[in-house]
Amino acid sequence: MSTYHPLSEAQAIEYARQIPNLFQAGSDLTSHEIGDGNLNLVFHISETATGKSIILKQALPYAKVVGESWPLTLDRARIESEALLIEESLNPDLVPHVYAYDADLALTVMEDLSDHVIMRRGLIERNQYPLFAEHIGRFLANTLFFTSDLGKNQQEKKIQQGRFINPELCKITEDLIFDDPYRDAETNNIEANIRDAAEQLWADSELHFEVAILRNKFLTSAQALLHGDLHTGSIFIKPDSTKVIDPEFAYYGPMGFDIGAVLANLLLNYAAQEGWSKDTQSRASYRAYLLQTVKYVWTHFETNFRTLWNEHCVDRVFQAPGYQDHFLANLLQDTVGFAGAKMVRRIVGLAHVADIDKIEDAAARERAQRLALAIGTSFIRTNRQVKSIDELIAIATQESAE
Ligand code: SR1
Ligand code: MG
Repeated sequence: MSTYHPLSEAQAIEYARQIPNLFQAGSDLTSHEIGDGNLNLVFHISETATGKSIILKQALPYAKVVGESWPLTLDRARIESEALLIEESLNPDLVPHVYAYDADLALTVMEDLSDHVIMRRGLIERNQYPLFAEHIGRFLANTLFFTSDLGKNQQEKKIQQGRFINPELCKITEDLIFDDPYRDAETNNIEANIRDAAEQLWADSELHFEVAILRNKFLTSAQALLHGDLHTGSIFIKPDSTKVIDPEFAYYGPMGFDIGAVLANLLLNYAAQEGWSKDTQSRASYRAYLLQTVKYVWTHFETNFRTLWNEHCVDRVFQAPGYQDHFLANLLQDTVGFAGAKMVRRIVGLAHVADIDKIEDAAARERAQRLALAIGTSFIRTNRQVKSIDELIAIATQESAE
């Protein structure tokens, strides 16, 4: 047993050497810290002779994005490794394999996915992933259904819920998504050019009413085990494979929060297109691809979820005629509302997205930010009226036409 300390690259090699049955004794190993997220150290360890490689992911006791002044529980490493194991049991092809978890060092040893790219980067490079919607729709349906009261014994669900009480990470979301963007908070990160748009957000009491409803759902609706941070930086991808990573924000929450996160991040890239291509036709065609993907993510999710419900629902009462339709209608509305909140936070809140922030042309970046805000606020405003995924697509199209 060792006491917690953040590993250096050299210490990561020593750690990897003592993992049984992995590397040859005394072989040459390389180590690189490759973490580019907001919170953790990520070491890529590779054996020169065989090319065999693994990832060591270690939680830091503070939020790396801000520094040591923002302490953060190491228990999130346990939550992440346990969530990965549950997700893998439900979707073996869609999650990296966890080899081991070390509670003392808050460290998870997992499959190296270096042959994939982070999806956010893939989208910025304007690649298309025709299997993504099917993969993520299936991931969402399996995970959300089988961890909810629809697909899991309800006493077992409550016990499982107890292992995913994640107050510190939930508080980050409660603040950064459901509070700070709607007031002049110190943590906000607002470019001077769009300050007027942020001030409009702060003054919009009708919007605040809708955000209050969404916030209350995030705080109280323990529908299913969520990933909790399912943006395109939490997805590794290549044309024939999708892997969901990083569920350290996992907790029992409203299903629409995860689905909305996926749609929001596709649409943030949609809003950013002017910054990534000068050719209007090519921009329009990539935007069409993104909108089609948004639609297919929902339709694959819905089809899979309905099939699971029809074949595996554990609750007699939930099989009442019409209840499935009622549930999915509400879920679509939650998805739209949460997608909107996720878009707004990435423009005025603390942590932004590279799709928009890395646009060099300031005028194009500003237009992307304003478009993302327009789509996001429109989703929040209208979420409780939306009846079909096509209406969501129509909102995005309409906002970009104006
Ligand atoms: C302080 S952490 C900031 C953001 O990074 C994570 O990926 C989550 O999205 C969180 O809100
Ligand atoms: Mg993350």
